[in-house]
Amino acid sequence: MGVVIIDGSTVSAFVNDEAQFQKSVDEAFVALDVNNDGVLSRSELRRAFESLRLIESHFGVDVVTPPEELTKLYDSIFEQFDCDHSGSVDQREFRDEIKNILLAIADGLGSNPIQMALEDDNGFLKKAADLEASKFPR
Ligand SMILES: [Ca+2]
Repeated sequence: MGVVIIDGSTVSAFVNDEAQFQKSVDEAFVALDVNNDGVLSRSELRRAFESLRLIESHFGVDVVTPPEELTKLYDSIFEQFDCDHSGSVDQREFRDEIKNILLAIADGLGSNPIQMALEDDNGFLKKAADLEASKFPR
């Protein structure tokens, strides 16, 4: 498990680096599309949020949230992603909404750096930190 220090500019730089951002998000999409039908179902998206660890940072869920509330939360997240209400999330919807979420995180962080413990090396925030580290070697 790694620890990274990020602030809003780390996250927004990642989102604004279009090639890098799109590659990361598309890789995540393919990995999450377990049945390879080209779209994310409700359960696939839920697994995405459980594994990408965006929930904790953006939606303020803590570990003691009751399961029924979590399900409600994941349902509302799904609706947010599924812009055209088709019942599934396509690659473009996924990319757009991840971008919105990361920009909201960037806004929330502002210039106050936070230290994050990351258990999952594929998290977007870790990728944002890696990108910054590669540009500004310390
Ligand atoms: Ca699928």
